[in-house]
Amino acid sequence: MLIRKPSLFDGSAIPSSELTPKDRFLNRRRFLQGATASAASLAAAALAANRLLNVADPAQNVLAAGNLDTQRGSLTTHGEELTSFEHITTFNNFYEFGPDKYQPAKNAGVLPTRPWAIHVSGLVHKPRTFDIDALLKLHPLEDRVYRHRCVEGWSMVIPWVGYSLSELIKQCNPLSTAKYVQFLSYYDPKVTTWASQTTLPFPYAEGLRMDEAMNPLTLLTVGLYGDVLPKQNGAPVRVMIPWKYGFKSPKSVVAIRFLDKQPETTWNKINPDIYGFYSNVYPALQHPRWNQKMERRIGMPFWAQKRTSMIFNGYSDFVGHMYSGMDMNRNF
Ligand SMILES: Nc1nc2c(c(=O)[nH]1)N[C@H]1C(S)=C(S)[C@@H](COP(=O)(O)O)O[C@H]1N2
Ligand SMILES: [Mo]
Repeated sequence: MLIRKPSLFDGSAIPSSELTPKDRFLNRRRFLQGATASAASLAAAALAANRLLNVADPAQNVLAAGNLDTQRGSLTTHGEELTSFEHITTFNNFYEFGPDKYQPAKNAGVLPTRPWAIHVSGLVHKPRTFDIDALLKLHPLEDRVYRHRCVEGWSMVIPWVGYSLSELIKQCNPLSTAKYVQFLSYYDPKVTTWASQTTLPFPYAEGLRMDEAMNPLTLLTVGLYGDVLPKQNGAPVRVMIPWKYGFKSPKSVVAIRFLDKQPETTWNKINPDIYGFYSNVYPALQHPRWNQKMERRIGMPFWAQKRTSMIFNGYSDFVGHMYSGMDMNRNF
């Protein structure tokens, strides 16, 4: 059996064709698809997929803002085909807007994304509030392609826009006693009415150890395909942690707390035996329900969907050192 090198990840020059504004991404993709199938059969397939997902107009909740001014990030995966904008924005987990994958694209339109702020509190020199428009200007925005692996066994390759969360944390001035960071997502029972269809506790809470939060790969994410985040993907700001299962990446973040103890997190709270605090992609450790050794790449033709999952989702060169000496089978 062929053993693939775990990481296609380096800081070297990326062909400019790989990271471009959304229009060019899309054109390039159409061009690539055109090489293997006719436009008509592709359109038919897309329509069928949309019907399957029960999505009337997948683009309906995309914010109508202009393209973001981005630069190419050096911390980016390359060499893998990007998942289409359509798939990324119609196959979502966002339980505040319904338990089914097609629901966030239909329901998240009611999420108010302006005004918006992130409130910073806990073990910091001074509690602070960052307005979203200030956050957008706090640091140059980068295009970064990351693999996205859900514990349910599917994966995507997504061109996010943002900058390292560490840039924001530096501005927050945490105390030396701050060992963990907790994130809280937007929750208003009058708006996120679908939340009551699940047994999850809200607001959605996630957390990281300080070194994980400061790792340059941890992305404060404000965009997708060169444009602002669609609401179903966690507008206007979320955190992406590409070496962990998708549920560790909270959407529509409104609060950040610095703590001296491991924070409570949503999935860990409801089932700590399955959803550990770390939840690093660790294919050797089997979830009772979903296969972690293999994954299915969303949007690929069926014969090309199956892949071998990689430890730390392929990012071990960048994050492995943080867990050396830790038993991953215990600290899952
Ligand atoms: N607030 C909030 N954040 C969330 C979720 C959620 O339900 N609510 N779902 C998580 C899960 S399980 C996954 S796989 C990813 C999905 O992100 P995507 O829809 O952008 O692919 O978001 C994560 N962040
Ligand atoms: Mo997930």
